[in-house]
Amino acid sequence: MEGSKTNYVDNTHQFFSVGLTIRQKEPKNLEAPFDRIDSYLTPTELFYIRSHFPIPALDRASYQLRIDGAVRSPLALSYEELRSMPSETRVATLECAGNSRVFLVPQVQGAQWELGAVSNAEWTGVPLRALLERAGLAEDACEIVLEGADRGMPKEEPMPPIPISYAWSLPRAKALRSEVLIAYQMNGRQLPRDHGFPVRAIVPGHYGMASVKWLTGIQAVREPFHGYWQTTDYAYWVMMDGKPVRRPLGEMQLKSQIARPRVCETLAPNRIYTISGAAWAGETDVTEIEVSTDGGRTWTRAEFVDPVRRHAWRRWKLEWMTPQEPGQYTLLSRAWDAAGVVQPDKHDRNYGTYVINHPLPIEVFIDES
Ligand SMILES: Nc1nc2c(c(=O)[nH]1)N[C@H]1C(S)=C(S)[C@@H](COP(=O)(O)O)O[C@H]1N2
Ligand SMILES: [Mo]
Repeated sequence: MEGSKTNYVDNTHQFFSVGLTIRQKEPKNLEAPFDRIDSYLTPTELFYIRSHFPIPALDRASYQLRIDGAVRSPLALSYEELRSMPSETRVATLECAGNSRVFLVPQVQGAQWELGAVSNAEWTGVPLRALLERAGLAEDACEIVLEGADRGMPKEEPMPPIPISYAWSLPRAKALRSEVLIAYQMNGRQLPRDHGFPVRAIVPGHYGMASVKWLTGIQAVREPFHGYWQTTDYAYWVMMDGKPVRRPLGEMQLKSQIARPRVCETLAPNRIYTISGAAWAGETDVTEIEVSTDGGRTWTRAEFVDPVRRHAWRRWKLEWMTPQEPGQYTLLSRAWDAAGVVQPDKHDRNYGTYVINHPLPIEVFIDES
């Protein structure tokens, strides 16, 4: 993207700032401009950034990736050794589990993400499976713990007794799936520092927290890992025989968002306006998308711009003849998946302040002026 950090006028005659919106300065948490999903792949400099600790200083020359725990032959790979292994390139959408939190009523704690804690990129790296095979994964290993080089004291209670690293475990079955990459490139270039330089995990289909950045350790374990991030933080309640139990978040849930118009935008009456957005899911495909311009009373099928590609978003659009009548209108979108399941109409409280995937109301104003 050239001309970044300046303003430009696009063809809808509105000014958009070209850049990320700061939700928190340190550690860096920046939101992507979701109203500008003009390209299928989010330009790297516009990809959202979600970090819990200051960025660790790693360099390629001394970088080492340890693979140990429940494996026959533990090993450590240098950056060059990793680069010399057969690689794969695939597109994956990352969404932070807290994306769209600002839409929760009443307001909740946590970064007030609007629509931009989601982005889509192309990632290149070595399948995690290849590394686990090389190390000789033990038959009875149940999870793979991915550990980043960043550390610190987390903010939420109950707080651990000592500073911790950012770590997340994947169930064995997911870790062995071919889509999970140990990536060193994003959109065809070296990973930027903010996105995990020199190496990060990419776990397509799971919420962003699983895609560990600044990855330095891969450890196979025989007991489920109950680290801070997947118990205190990114966890939810699930019913087991009538009793709620805590589980780490995983699969991204079916979701769609309206990119344009934006919240509180004013539109001219009786004109054709192209409503646009994107829809995505975790381990299924998005097959249909509908839009309501009357607060959910009636729905119209919109049209996809992008083809079906597992783990990647599909942008969509709908031409809307704006009403004659000035006033406030509520726009909503809802996606359907391959199994015929539609987005839920309310936020599920079992997810706490995460997984905000109900149709998000976009209020707009029809105005003569
Ligand atoms: N090491 C490390 N990895 C991490 C994080 C982190 O704070 N430290 N944040 C996670 C979360 S919550 C998300 S949503 C994604 C965001 O990736 P991005 O910053 O490249 O968009 O990274 C994940 N990986
Ligand atoms: Mo996240």
